[in-house]
Amino acid sequence: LTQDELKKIAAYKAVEFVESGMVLGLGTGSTAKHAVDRIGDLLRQGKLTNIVGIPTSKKTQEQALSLGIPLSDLDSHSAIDLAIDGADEVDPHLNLVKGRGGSLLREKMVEGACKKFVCIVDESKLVKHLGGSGLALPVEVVPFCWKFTANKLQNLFERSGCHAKLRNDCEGKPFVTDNGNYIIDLYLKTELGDLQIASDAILRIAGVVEHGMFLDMATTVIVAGELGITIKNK
Ligand code: DER
Repeated sequence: LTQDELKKIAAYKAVEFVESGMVLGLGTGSTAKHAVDRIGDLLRQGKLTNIVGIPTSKKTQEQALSLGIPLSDLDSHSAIDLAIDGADEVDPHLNLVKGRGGSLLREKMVEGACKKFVCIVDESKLVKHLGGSGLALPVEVVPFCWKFTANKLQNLFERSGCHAKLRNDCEGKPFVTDNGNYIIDLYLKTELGDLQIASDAILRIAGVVEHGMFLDMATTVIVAGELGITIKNK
């Protein structure tokens, strides 16, 4: 099975949790895309009715609109029944790293407002510790003096051999999030120690808007692997 087929399997499994009448947080990324497509299919077939979607990015908003999924926002629905979204890393405690697609702020706002957050991944996302896989820990920062903020972040994780890098778009210009901010990717040589301490320290830096560690937020993680589907509950 290809990685995308595994992502689709996890996504379709998560959509089995969706009931008619629900207000749904719609995730962002290639895995969540399959879940949103599936929801659109079931609505069109009449197997799901009376669904309201709260998108976690402009990209997902456009996808949902094209599928005819009725949309709203957090201002109108402060309590959401269920969110379905992907992740870049999942540790054994269901803590996540997200944000490599650049949508972490709206994802964290929406998923923080959910009664249930079902995270969908292929098995390649499973890690023992967050931040150690050499992949980035994304941090959304204001564009004002972003170098100053990047240096503060790099110094914060100096002992982990941190390298802070401004994320660029495909034209080599700074990537701009849906909220008009920049992303600083933190590349760590050793995994993060106490995640809550790291999270609090990052958020104390004035130029930081939000980071990509989603601690104690996922209620269920659905993992699709070569040997089948595993469902991990908090
Ligand atoms: O950027 C994000 O937060 C995405 O949800 C990411 O964490 C997962 O993206 P993928 O499903 O394309 O791997």
